[in-house]
Amino acid sequence: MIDSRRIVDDKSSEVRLDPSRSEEFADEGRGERSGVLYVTRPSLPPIDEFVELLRDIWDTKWLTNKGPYHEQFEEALAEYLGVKYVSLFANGTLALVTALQALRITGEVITTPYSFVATVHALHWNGITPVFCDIEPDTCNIDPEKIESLITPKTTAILPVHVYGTPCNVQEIEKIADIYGLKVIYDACHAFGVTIEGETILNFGDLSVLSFHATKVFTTFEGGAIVSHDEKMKRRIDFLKNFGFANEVTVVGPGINAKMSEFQAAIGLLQLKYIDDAIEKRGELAGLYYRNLSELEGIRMLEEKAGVRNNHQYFPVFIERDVFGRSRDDVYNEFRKNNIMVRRYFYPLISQFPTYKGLPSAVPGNLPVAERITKEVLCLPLYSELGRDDINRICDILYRLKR
Ligand code: T4K
Repeated sequence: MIDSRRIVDDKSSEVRLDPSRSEEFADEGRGERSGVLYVTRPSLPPIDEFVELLRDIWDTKWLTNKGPYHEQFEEALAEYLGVKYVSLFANGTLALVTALQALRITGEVITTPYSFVATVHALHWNGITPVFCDIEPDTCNIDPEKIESLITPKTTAILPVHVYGTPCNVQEIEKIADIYGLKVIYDACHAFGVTIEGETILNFGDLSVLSFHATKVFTTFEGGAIVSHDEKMKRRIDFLKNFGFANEVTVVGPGINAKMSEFQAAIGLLQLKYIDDAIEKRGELAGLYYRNLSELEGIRMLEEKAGVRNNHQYFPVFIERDVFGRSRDDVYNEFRKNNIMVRRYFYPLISQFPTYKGLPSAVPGNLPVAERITKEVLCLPLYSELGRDDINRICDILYRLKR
């Protein structure tokens, strides 16, 4: 049997572990059973149900390019999310790159340094200059009060991220965008199923982008989508993700190959059956963290906002060194010693990576809130199959570490 956790070294043809992943795979993939806890684990449907769909794909031999599962999933997903149009993608990064193309964004785009690096790479791949804006301490999202001073004649759009699924201040962002005639593309890769007062967060802005990566609340292994609000835009996005083909002989623009396969669409269709349960279970476990940690001084948690249906994509805590008596990295190392693979999402800031470091808006001191939060954050394990006893153990470790 092929061990997919090993890679082939081209030069020696030897099979070896990717050293950057060896710690993760140290338990040889046995996961929870061997006592290792990960920051997240995918929720998967019963395998038999997927095998049934696989047989169907084998029979029809229709593997990609708008196959029957793709069409069914696209429709079912739009209905589930409560949006007008969904365009399915191979992953969230290609969806972001394409969203910027679809809106013909150029020049400068105001965005956040506190996200997964793909947010800003999508700008770079489009030849757009990112302009980093500081974040709000309570949501970790772009701070609307700091956007206006960054607008120049070259600014064409704002690219905010609903970090950890917490909604951005969409009303304020919309006001600024309207005044200055800017487009808004939300990176909603963490925000599957998030609603405010019953309305999906995905209906704000010109476009929203989702990720269905293995680490996401809703996964199709790899996958993503763009949510759009009018038919013409949906058509343009669909051309762009398929090389620009409008029909067999007409290429309407410089498209890319970013299509979702039938395998991804089939699992997505199945996942829709189970997603509400998975989110509910995550919510219960998040509630246990809140109850356990509410008295622990120096550990800040995100506040649950009234009227918001959270999807509990991640469970970040912020370690206030002066009060807790330990640095975040100290706590990170202690957890790792205990086989608890906590993660520092998001550290370092995107503005600190070599590609972006030289930008004027990346200068240290320019993003004080983000620079503080990135040194405090630690994402604790959260996924639907995590045990309540695991959470109690994680919280006990935190209590033990407090000085
Ligand atoms: N925008 C935002 C705001 C994003 O967060 C992301 C992706 C994107 C855009 C781009 O979307 P995609 O193009 O990825 O669709 C992960 C993911 O690769 C990435 O999708 C995600 N954000 C980011 C926040 O996290 P890593 O390198 O931290 O993941 P990895 O492989 O270390 O996995 C973390 C843990 O998850 C593992 O310790 C165990 C568990 N895991 C992971 C995988 C891949 C599993 O149990 N099974 C798996 O198959 O980047």
